[in-house]
Amino acid sequence: MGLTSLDKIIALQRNPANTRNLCILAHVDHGKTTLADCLVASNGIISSRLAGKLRYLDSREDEQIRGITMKSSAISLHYSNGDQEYLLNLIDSPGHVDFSSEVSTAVRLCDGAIVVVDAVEGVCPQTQAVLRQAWLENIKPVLVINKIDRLIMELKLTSQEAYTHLQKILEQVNAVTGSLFTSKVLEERAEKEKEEEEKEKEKDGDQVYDWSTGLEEADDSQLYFSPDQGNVVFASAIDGWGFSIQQFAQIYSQRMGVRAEVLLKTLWGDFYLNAKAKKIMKGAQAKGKKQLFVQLVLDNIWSLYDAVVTRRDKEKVEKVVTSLGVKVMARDSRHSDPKVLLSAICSQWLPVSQAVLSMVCEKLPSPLDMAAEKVEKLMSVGARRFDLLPEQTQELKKALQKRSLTRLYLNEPVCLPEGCSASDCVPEVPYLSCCSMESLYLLMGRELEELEQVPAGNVLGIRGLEECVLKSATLSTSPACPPFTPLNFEATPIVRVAIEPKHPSEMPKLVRGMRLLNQADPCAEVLIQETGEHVLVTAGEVHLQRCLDDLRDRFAKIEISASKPIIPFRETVVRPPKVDMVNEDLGKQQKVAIIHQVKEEVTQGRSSDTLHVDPSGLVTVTIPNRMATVSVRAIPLPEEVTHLLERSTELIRSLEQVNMSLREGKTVDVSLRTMEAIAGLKAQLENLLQGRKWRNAVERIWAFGPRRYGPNFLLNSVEGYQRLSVWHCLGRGDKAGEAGAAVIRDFDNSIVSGFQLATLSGPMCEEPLMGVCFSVERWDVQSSAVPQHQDSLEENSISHEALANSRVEGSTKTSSEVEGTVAGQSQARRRPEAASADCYRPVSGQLIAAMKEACRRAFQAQPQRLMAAMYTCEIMATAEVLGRVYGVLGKREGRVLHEEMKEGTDMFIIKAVLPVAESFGFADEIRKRTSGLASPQLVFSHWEVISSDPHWVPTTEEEYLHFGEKADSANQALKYMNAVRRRKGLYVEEKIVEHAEKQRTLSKNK
Ligand SMILES: Nc1nc2c(ncn2[C@@H]2O[C@H](COP(=O)(O)OP(=O)(O)OP(=O)(O)O)[C@@H](O)[C@H]2O)c(=O)[nH]1
Ligand SMILES: [Mg+2]
Repeated sequence: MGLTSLDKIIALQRNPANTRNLCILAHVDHGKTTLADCLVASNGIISSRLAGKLRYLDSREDEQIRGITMKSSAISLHYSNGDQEYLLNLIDSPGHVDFSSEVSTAVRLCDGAIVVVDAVEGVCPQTQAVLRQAWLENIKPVLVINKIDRLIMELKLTSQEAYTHLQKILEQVNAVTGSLFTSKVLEERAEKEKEEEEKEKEKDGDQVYDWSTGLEEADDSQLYFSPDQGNVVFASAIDGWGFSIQQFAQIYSQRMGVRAEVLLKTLWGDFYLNAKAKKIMKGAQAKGKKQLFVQLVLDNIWSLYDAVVTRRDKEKVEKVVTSLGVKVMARDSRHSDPKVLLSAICSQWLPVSQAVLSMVCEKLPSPLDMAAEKVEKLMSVGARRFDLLPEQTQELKKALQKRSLTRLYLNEPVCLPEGCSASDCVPEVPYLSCCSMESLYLLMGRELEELEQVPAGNVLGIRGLEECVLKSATLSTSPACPPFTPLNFEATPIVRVAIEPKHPSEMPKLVRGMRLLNQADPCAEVLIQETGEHVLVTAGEVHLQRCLDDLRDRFAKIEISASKPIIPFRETVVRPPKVDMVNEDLGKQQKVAIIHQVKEEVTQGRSSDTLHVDPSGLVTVTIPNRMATVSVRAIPLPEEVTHLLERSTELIRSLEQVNMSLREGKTVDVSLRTMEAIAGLKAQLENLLQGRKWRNAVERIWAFGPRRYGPNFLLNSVEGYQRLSVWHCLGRGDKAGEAGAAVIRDFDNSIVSGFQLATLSGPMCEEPLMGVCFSVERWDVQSSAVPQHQDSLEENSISHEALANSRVEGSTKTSSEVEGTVAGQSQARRRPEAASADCYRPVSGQLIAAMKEACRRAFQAQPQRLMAAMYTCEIMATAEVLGRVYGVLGKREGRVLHEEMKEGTDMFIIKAVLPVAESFGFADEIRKRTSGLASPQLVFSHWEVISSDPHWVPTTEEEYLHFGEKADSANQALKYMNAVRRRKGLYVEEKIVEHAEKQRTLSKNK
């Protein structure tokens, strides 16, 4: 086929009804780029002989070397379907989990997607992930079952077995779609019910209860993949063939004289041909007959492979060639590799590009058909409700639907047009700026074509946005257009490295380069730590490598060196263990030992008159000038609560925002759904925090931390302090009634800040805390104790009487009142210039420090543990290499969750968890040890408590016996902790030389 000219593409761009924006999605290595090659070859951009080998859209060097796609790339193709000409803006996406953010971007740009599934491997974790992403973005998928040749050549299935196998794969894919659909319908149903309930309440009329789930009426006929619907293609991209059953229906309707529609309905399914009666009958399986699909479709392909590849039967091949009416060049038929001949025949007989592209044109929507639901979803950011958006913005919805969006593709670090200014924007948008575009581009795989203009409804590249765009942006001519909802990312950035230039003088270049990388990569994060280090956070090892290469070759263009990956940990406390390290029952011993330890520290460290630890773990800290005391106890949170809090981070953040706005007296337009979700979270917490210890706890939550939304909380157990709860936004209606009882005491903020600081970095190795509740049991701000240290008095010059007024128990004094008294009294004192503000500040500052100290000590008074970040991995391996996979997993502290055999193959699927700290080089090691037969994909899953105690020393007699006095057997937690401490430059308690004398004599004797 001849090369499509640029003019033709430009002309086609003007007809959005015949434009299709689509992406190819799949699990890693299922053949996306190979399929894209075939489609690209149909436009004459690459030769069809090279299609599948070139992987044209993998244009980066590292992509070619590794053989995986790392960046999405886009290309515009032309296709004539019948008498219509179509423009296809195709995006090939990566399948490796590390790059799933690229998939999110691609999905956002498109209206439809080709989901590719490997016929042998079937539905894999990423297949599920991409189906979910497509669903969440409301884009329509079609299915390509690829690599059918592997069923013939590798698994050596018969055509009948292959049919059953394909049926199973379709079932698996449809099961995923089905569950997405069901959950959506049920959700909608619940929402509707709620609305109706409210209406009912108003009306109070006759009640008719409707108990149907809503699933019965919901229309799902267009939802599932089925060959007779025309949304499934069977293909082998590498051999260049593919077909939908429409094609075969047409071929056979002429040959057999059956109507094409009848064949279309019966070619897939349990139908067989009754040759005698010349009828198509149902019930092939029961009667032991061959299904139509097997007889008319698969058998032909099987016999072709048999003749060409297996038996190399020249005569038969010639017969087939003439009967199919294809032309084969002499050099192809004489080629030593039979696959060349095979693909020459197949790609003419059943060209995959034709099958796939006509399905795309017929089944995927044009940009004009964008669903109203999708536009609303895009425009209502976060907790906002669409119907609360300004009118001007709502009007844009119609415009968007009618004219459709022009999508940008920010692949390269390449606005608002002129004539508008940020000041006349309607909604409150935090980051709004004006910019002008320099040039527009058509994306053609490896090349860019500069264009004068691009009509709406197309995918294009823009240059000149690097100053205004960070990762993603919404460009609009109208300032009323709200920023679109952020992308759904599946991957969490977790691997961090510190980066520095080889030559220190090149620092500015590195900083600029990192800024560009941050702009261009949707998932990578770049930050400067408090230590001054430049840190890059990526989703995984492969992503890290790509970011470093990008930085070196494209963005900074300097030599850089990267540190070893910095592995994050969390610190937590647990309930005292019941047995010791040799599984002996402990009784109260351990508890006593811990308290003993804390006491020791106290006497060694700070003077104990400002710090008191009681045997139950309650820590009381008095601030240096004796004005205030806090008593704090650390309590481990139940595991489910920690998980819940971690999952609900976004929600807690919204809760915090709502509370903040309420405190500032602003009104908030939060969607009903968010409020419901907050109430749901509260109810779940109440449900999980049962028992005497947690009585009324949820109501008493004071703050979450660190950063106000972390997985720890501060509990108000101060007697007589009825603080406003964090949930008060839920009961906004009866605020007036509450206000009398609930107040916020002075210096409340200091307590919260102290708690935030303590949870941000714990005492073990200054890593954030997780799953800890700090309960404040006493809190006095008073004047009773006369300061003994003169210096502290001088430093602070505080009027005790003044503070006495702020002694609390329900005090509602405003700070100005307090300050007034202070000012009046301090004039008579030694330092009259000490202004009112002066005496306020030291207390709040000291209180923050005291609170932080109290939390840290309280934390230390409990059994402490480290928490490690865990990856989950699914490894597919054949039986021969299974043992080696287990070996590598075991060596790296991995834990196998389950193992099952994939039906119809000799593959095992192993699901395991593995600490992130042990994961570096894991994929490589597995690949090497199994000679490339198994390759795992690691996805961050959760945090897990490491069971060993890093501070453990033998205490009981049995432990001494078992571990010896030194107890220096490997303590994983201690190793991790010391590694972090060493990296951070903290004190590491480690004996480098033990029994020094003995060692010296030994070396002398040598
Ligand atoms: N047997 C067979 N192999 C195929 C077929 N299609 C692709 N492959 C092979 O599968 C491997 C992966 O193909 P790619 O096209 O790079 O897969 P991908 O989905 O783009 O992979 P990522 O982009 O890394 O996710 C290559 O070695 C291809 O040669 C096919 O139809 N049959
Ligand atoms: Mg690829």
